[in-house]
Amino acid sequence: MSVVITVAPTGPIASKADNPHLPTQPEEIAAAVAAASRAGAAVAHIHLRDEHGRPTADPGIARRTMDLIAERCPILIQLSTGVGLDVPFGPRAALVELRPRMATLNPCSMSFGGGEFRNPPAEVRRLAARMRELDVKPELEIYDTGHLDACLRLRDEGLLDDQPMQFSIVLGVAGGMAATPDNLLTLVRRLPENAVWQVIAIGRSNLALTAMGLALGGNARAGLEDALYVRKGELSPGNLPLVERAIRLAHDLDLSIAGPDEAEKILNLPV
Ligand code: KMH
Ligand code: ZN
Repeated sequence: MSVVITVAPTGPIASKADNPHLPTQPEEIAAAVAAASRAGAAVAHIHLRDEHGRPTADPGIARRTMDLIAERCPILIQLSTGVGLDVPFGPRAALVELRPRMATLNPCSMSFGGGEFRNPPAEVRRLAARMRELDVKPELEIYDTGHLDACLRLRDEGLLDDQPMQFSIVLGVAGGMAATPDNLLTLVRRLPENAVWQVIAIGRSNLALTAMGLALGGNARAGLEDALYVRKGELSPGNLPLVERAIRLAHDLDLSIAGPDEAEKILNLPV
């Protein structure tokens, strides 16, 4: 069986002050993604930053980053429409007009660390519908059990298709579910039968819950968005060690790694 490895090199929260190896500029992001692609990542989950390193939904920066990545490697690009807590929903949603192969869809508003992550129901429904029109496959970010129910309601309304639904089970955000094996199992058991999924475990339980996700039949995500450290007290010297670690885990579990072509089939991306 093959698993899809996603690299998440940047994220919305951390800065170079937290880890100097965090890629924030288009060239840096493209270089990190190309190295991850060479190591075996099939999908790149992309957040954009402005020249000061602040989260942005600037379509010019997004276009440039996507082009630089495409010049360097065949990885499948997934734009984050989460973007960052201070960026309004409108420009976040407009990123799908660039027609990445995939984009995230965050179904519910929530507290997020010390901030607020605003995903108003009417806007989420509009974004889901637009993604469907544009053939941009949503990755559904669920941070709590009710978020899964919200996604299932969108499916029942015909705003999401289930060919299959693709979920990220996000554990460890303050405001969402804690990063525990029990919470992971609870959600995995409730997913639709044909769902494709991965664990996003934030912070120190990243390794254990990524391993658990792989053992349970999920895909895996790795990168500085989710873990700034490779082990206690040791900052990761880039994204590559985290991606290589996830790939080692998969190999140790006797799983093969899907390249972009196989990942396209597993995720059933619209052509
Ligand atoms: N960093 C994740 C926990 C998204 O990209 O759409 C949340 C996130 C969602 O960044
Ligand atoms: Zn993200």
